[in-house]
Amino acid sequence: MKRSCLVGLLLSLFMIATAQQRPSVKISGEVTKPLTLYPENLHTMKRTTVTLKDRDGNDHAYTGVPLQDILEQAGVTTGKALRGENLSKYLLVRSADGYEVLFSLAELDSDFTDRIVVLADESDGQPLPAGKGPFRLVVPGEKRPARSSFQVTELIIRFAKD
Ligand SMILES: Nc1nc2c(c(=O)[nH]1)N[C@H]1C(S)=C(S)[C@@H](COP(=O)(O)O)O[C@H]1N2
Ligand SMILES: [Mo]
Repeated sequence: MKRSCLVGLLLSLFMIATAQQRPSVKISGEVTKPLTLYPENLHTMKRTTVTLKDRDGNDHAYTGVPLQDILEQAGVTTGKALRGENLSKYLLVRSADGYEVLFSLAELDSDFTDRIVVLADESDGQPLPAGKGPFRLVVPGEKRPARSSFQVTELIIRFAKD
């Protein structure tokens, strides 16, 4: 009896530990609906493919979900709501290795730009390789791919004046 309790306890601890280790992207800060996305969630959303040159200048096709759709799902100010003080909001993208990059919300919004930034989970038709995935931000149209963060874990919206 005692032994089975111990086994049960260890099993639950193991399940909690593995659940916490599941890769995800957490969207927090100035959002009305904080959101955590898991790999399967990206497959239930509308997907698109964009091209990005790697640091050696070779093109790759990345597939995933437009970042704007994810921000809208979390209740971030986009489109017509992106005016006045909301134009001083920014997105901080945090990755598993501590890498951080920043965008103003207007840089990501289809009312301001035609560029489509994507939270990708596939490159050239394959799941992202270990070390790059499971989530990579893909930022087309820049001269260097330095803001195309791999292993993204958090999207944080803040006011610049905070
Ligand atoms: N998480 C994370 N993402 C990152 C980096 C990093 O150090 N950590 N380096 C950036 C830089 S400086 C470059 S040039 C590109 C390289 O991407 P590539 O391997 O597709 O060429 O990744 C970017 N994304
Ligand atoms: Mo780089």
